[in-house]
Amino acid sequence: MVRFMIDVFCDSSPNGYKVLILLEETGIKYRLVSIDLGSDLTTIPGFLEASPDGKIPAIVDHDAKSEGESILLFESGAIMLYLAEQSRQFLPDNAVLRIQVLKWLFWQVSNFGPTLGQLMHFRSDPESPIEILDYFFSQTKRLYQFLDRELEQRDYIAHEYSIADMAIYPWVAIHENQGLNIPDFPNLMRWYFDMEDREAVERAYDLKI
Ligand SMILES: N[C@@H](CCC(=O)N[C@@H](CS)C(=O)NCC(=O)O)C(=O)O
Repeated sequence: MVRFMIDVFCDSSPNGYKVLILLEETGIKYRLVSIDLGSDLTTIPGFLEASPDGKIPAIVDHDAKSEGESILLFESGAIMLYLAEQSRQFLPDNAVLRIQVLKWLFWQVSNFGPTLGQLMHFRSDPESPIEILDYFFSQTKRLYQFLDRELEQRDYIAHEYSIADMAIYPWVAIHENQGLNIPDFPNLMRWYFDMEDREAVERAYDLKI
């Protein structure tokens, strides 16, 4: 497989690690471009073309051309779907199984990630009103409890190991920043340690970003 070379614009945040885990799992060749989001983004060759709103992650696929142009993508969910489809890994062909993976991928990008992101944002500001902190903390706990219940029934979130697990893991990996205790969620904890032990996951987190 491994026909293509991808540029990945990334920093060491959960949305970036999702894509790095997938790249490490698939064996797709890639070049990591570390992004300091506080720097002058206009000086980073190719970044704002791939991600006009200046967010990471973003990719450029130099080999797959669309009307003669390289494929440029932002949004971690779209990137994961693209890479899974191109590599034909971690996303089942079977329509019934495939939609389960996509359901959890959409859940992660539209619900789990944004809720946890808001919680961490307000936790980092000492002036945040307690009502806002309580609201996002209770919503985060509810999402962890939901994952815990679901993972009581399956080894992985959508049966087979998939891009949905890879999308969820980097957010759970920073549970301490969310004020949560992983042993409070025993099924999630079992899944979390399984994920942590994967060689590709270790390689992604060992990258110098
Ligand atoms: N929905 C987007 C979120 C991307 C995102 O917010 N990335 C953060 C880092 S995790 C970022 O680039 N923040 C910089 C900014 O908002 O200016 C995705 O899933 O890719």
